[in-house]
Amino acid sequence: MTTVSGAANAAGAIEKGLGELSVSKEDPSAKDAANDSDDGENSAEENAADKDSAAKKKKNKKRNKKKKKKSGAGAAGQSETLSIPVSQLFPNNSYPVGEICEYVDDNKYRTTSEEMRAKDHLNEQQLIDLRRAAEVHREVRQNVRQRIKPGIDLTTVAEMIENGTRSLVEVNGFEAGIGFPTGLSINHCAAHFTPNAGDHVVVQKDDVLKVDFGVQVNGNIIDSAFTMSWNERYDPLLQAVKDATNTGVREAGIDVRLGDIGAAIQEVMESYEIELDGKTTHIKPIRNLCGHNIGPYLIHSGKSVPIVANHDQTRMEEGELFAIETFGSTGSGFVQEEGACSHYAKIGGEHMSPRLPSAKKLLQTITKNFGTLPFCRRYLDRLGESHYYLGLKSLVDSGIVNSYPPLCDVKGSYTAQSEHTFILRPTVKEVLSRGDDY
Ligand SMILES: [Co+2]
Repeated sequence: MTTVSGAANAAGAIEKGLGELSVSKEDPSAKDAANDSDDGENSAEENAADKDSAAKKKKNKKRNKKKKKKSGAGAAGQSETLSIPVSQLFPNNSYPVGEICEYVDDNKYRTTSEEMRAKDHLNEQQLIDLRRAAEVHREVRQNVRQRIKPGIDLTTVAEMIENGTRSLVEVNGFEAGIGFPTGLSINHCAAHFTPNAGDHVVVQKDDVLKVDFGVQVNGNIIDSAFTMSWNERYDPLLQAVKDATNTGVREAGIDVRLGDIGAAIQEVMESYEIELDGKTTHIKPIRNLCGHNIGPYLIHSGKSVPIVANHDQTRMEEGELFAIETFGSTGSGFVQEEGACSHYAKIGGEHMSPRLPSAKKLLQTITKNFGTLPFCRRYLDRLGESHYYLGLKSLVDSGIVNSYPPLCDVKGSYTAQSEHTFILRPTVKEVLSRGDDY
């Protein structure tokens, strides 16, 4: 999921051109979306390969004829129907380690510091949970990528991803499950579209589809996304977001300023151009969408990672979990809310009890099943809720639940997204969602 910066709705405030981005101080209230690319940097996987456990090496040997398996490459032992829990493929918590990046400059000492290693050990369980969630993400996306084609209905796609996630992570209440609704936004829509009941959206051969989904284990959320297209004319757009996201991930580190990461991302994104219908245009970052840090059961935990330069001096800190997601566009580089809403999330903390009985009942369902995790209307449907729209609207109007409508650039434009989740461990940065696909 993604985050909208500053004035999500006050379009005018931000419509000033790319030079004055300092206006957009990110707003923690939005959701996420992030995504992907098809091929990330191979060096990542190579680095990570060394760190693998003996158990995994053994497995890899069996699975991989050509080459040794790289870290994060996903288990070849998964079934076509996504039915084998990753805990069976990686017994005794031997999940693949993400891409390991050593810190630089003033933080170089961390890699070998005994003190930092001791701190690192204290978070071992969180790392195991995150790696398990990341492995589920890789295996699900590897599977669905082959099945998503022009002609398929988005509801089918969402259910493939969500059911696959549920079985691979062994869904179990708040202990393990879906991290947030599957984002399946097409063309000028950049984020936060997922079908509601009755929506029939069929993927077309000239579409650009963003696939953004999340997996959580004990509240540790992996948020990662990629973009698919079936027409090579969009390749520069897909490449731009992949490169921009990898740049952001590379620049990230303890003490790094958020605004500086935005600047690095913007420079890379704007270096790409695309020719569509005989017209060449520069690819623009969508300047009011951001990455975000992630807290326990919270997809957005307060910090936003811009994808354009700004003057935000806030720094990344030790121990933080971040999703960096970048969005490129052939349109205006600015999104606005458009169309029917599907995504919602309860706001954390205390709130007044709703007066409307239907709202009260719905809130109980939300609290019991999602807590502060984002959900969509389809998730309410499958819990047997019906005729909840007024109650839901009342919860949104009274500030108990946030709504996250689809975010779209101008009609006729195309947008792409790439997203990774990483953690700033005391000793190293670990890019958890890295795979051999992106
Ligand atoms: Co996100």
